[in-house]
Amino acid sequence: ETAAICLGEAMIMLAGGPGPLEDVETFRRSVGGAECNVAGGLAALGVPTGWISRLGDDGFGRHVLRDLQARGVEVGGVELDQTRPTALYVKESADGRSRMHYYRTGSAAAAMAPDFLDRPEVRDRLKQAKLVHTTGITAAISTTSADMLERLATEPREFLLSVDLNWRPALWRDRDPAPLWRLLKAADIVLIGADEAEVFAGTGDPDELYERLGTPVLVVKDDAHQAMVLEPGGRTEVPALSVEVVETVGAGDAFAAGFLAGTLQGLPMVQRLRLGHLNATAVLTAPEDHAPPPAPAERERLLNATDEEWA
Ligand code: KDG
Repeated sequence: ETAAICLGEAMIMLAGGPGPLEDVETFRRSVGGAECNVAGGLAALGVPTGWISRLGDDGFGRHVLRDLQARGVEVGGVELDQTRPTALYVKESADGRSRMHYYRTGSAAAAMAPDFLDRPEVRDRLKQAKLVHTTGITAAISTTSADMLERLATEPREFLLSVDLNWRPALWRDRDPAPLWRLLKAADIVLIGADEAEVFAGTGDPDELYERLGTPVLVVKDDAHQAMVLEPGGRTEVPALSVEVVETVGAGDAFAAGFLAGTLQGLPMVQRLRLGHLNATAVLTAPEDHAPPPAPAERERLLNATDEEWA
């Protein structure tokens, strides 16, 4: 029984540096991909989770499957492609910041299309899920993948649909982001970073975003400062924990995993946001795109702390 399903592309991540790519000789391999990070994060918090996607029938694809399984993620809904490859992304660390370079055009996952949802392995898992999570990246990797999400979002569903904006201008280029707007508006839960919303929607103002999207639950994260939930019952705000940041990539996914795990576990809104922050902290203080959550005892202590103890 899987409570949560994450749908999107995984990539083999090659991290090199420090230094510009032209000078880097060796790379460290790990697994990236926003929805994959969220799946691993949910499983680490004890939520039975599946990841659904397509991978190349190649060594990289097999590594992704093995890695996710080792992290407790169910992967029976993954389809292997004999001809298209598993996507790659290279992380360049130079001048104190990270840049991503994608090698994903024509990938196995980009071939996802509306009929992918008809595969029995996919259909049955979606039917059982309490929550399905995806991101704007999956709408961006191809028009067929965007069409698949459109179908997912408009057909009758029993699950909660959660979408993280994950605005990636490099993947949209000259394409109209209208499908992404429609996806966000059709979701039950939307997660957005105030800074990316500024670029995508022209505003990072939570009230304005809430009005324009009309989604029941909107989470707006103001990076280092706080996260806010707007819902019909009102708003809840929780400040972020201050930490020594090592690398930020993946922190949004970790936050989503914490928030969504808290949602599925029926925690009060303040604790959902706290779990998001706690999970993000683990990734912010690690060089990888994902990291194990704080130990259960520490988690419990901070989830139940007073506001003064928290901040
Ligand atoms: O959120 C982290 C992701 O950005 C990273 O894992 C790579 O999925 C990725 C993407 O497409 O940017």
